[in-house]
Amino acid sequence: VGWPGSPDEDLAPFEHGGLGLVPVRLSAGEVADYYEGFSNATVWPLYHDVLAPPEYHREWWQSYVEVNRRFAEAAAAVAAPGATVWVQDYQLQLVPADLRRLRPDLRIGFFLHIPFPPAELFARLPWRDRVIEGLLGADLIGFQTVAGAQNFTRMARSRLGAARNRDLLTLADGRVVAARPYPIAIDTRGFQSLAKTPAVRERAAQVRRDLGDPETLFLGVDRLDYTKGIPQRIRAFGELLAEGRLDPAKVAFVQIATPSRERVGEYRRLRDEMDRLVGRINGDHGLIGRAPITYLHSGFGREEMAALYRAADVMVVTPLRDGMNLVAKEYIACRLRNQGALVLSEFAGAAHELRQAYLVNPFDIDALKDVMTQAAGDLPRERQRRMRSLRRQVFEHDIDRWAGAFLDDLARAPLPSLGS
Ligand code: ADQ
Repeated sequence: VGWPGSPDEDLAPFEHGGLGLVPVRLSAGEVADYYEGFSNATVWPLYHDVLAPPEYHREWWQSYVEVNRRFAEAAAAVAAPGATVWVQDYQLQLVPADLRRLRPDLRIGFFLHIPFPPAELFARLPWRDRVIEGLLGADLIGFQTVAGAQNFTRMARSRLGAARNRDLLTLADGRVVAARPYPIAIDTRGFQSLAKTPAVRERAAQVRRDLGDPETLFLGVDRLDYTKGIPQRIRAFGELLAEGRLDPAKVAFVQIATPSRERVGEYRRLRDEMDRLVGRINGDHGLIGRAPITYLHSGFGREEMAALYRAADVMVVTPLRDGMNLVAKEYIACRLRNQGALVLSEFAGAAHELRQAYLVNPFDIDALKDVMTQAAGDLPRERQRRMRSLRRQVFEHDIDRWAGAFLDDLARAPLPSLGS
């Protein structure tokens, strides 16, 4: 059950790849108020540590309430008796409770892909209690990190008086809801197999040739989003060139930044900032036929992504706040011989699992510069030691294990506490 992605589209349910799809219609006004407004200009910045100022508008909230109810109705209409329904992400936080009212027979899970913020930030939301009540309609609520789950259970207790026993909340009507971390993962083997194909190997070599065979190729791949810390890493790279710590004749930085949510003001501002920053660094340090930064807006297929991951010596992942960050895990999956280095922000959910990455505070540009040069210059033995451990983690914890763990727990709801 989902929105097809363009406004005012009336689509009948259809099958795709053996899966039944049920489109939910959104009007152009709802895309503006519910999606770009409340979801992406209120909840997104509020849940990402207020990196941009969230806007609070009552008409956006009204639209969020209405659209969430529509999704709940659509799910209620197609779910078999006693079915399991798994609701995904911050755009649908009211669906669990709406759905339970309509269909008390269902088993309902919810997974939040972005951080759940600390109380002092969440408490600003004018509709904070309604959101908590909405989520508590689920039997099991999954978060990316332990901190996210704890922020939520504390909030549920202090705002709504739910009785809390570790990761379990007992509501006034006696119903028990579990709130736990399930760090999301990737199809690790799928990415590795792709990276092994001759076509991807050849394409990776071609990318390096096209860039003039640099000694060190740095790579960043993100949605163009102010949470991803893209200007920070590019500024750090520019300063390393200016100070002579990196030689523009020997290094290259490829930054892929796919534009998203372009009708939200903060995203347009970021795009302009990046254009200026990249233009200045390339203007200051470029040579004829050789710009230090290759900055691309295009979206790529999985094969091209795997080729870029294979080609890069240093992957630079520096979000100021991120629920998890899959790009970091995808890069690791594609490093077939334990080569390469991952620079990773402490503020990505992934940092909790990927302890052997080159961890950094991306707000500290000097630290970022040091860690980027360290990752590029460390002995191969040290880089391999780290990569081996990172690969063990992403191969043991893959997407099947993630989905299996969540759905197994949901099938056993109400759950016993996990203990301390
Ligand atoms: P995102 O904020 O979108 O996801 P991320 O986890 O990095 O961030 O996922 C991006 C995905 O898009 C990756 O699979 C990547 O390969 C792909 N991608 C990025 N740029 C691309 C391009 N130019 N072409 C093709 N593919 C591209 C949200 C949360 C994250 C959380 C995920 C999953 O913000 O923190 O990890 O959901 O829960």
